[in-house]
Amino acid sequence: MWLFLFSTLLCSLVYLSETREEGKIIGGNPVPISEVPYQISFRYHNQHFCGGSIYNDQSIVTAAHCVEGFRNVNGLSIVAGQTKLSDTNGQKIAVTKMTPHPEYDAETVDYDVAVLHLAQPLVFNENVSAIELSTTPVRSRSMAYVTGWGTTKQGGGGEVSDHLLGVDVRVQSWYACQLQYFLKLTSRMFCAGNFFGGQDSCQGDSGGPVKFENKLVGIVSFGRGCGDVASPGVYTQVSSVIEFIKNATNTSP
Ligand code: 4AZ
Repeated sequence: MWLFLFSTLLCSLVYLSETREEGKIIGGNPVPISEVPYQISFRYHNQHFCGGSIYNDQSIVTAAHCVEGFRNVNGLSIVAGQTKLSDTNGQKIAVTKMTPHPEYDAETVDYDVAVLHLAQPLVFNENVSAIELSTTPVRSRSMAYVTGWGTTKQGGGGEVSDHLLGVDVRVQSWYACQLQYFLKLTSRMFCAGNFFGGQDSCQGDSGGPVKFENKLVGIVSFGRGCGDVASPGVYTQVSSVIEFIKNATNTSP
């Protein structure tokens, strides 16, 4: 009964919020790559379509849903050390192998993590460096930081932001988020944003980093719309897939 009432309220709120304008990284600010030197742009024939994070000089952490559509690595590359998509001063390196989590489930989006192996090692500098993985789940109420070049409209066809953007997002209670997502979350997921929306990631930010205390705590995974009421962004909890990442980055390409 309560779930029914709650759902009705939620649907009304979601319906009302659909009329609002959507943004890129919603409610964020331009950020130079030197502030988030672990951020990369994941590209197909040089077109940005997802984000990612540098784990070591030859491995990138991204989302499994970013790689699921590709039969092979032809045309896939990453660009590191670049603030604007239209700049050409970054390090562009081909992807030689992609390893989605073996338990990734496209229906539930559970275990939404993949590792990319690079053709050459990145050269680390002030704009290009690795981020440590968080070994513990990020706590509810923490203020985390999400970045990306995400699109202006959810659902594809939108424009990516040429300049890298970042936004602070409040980590939500897992149980409260479970209700907002009708019990569809798994323990590999956490939510961040706020109840009334306004700060969020969006399409094209997928696979990108969520940072807390200089560690990678999350991977941009999915959401109901972008920045909408009662629809926080859903992120892969890095600490729950850390063994996969470590194993996948240890194997040679
Ligand atoms: C997407 O479509 C997407 N608000 C990514 C993140 C979020 C929503 C949608 C989170 O790739």
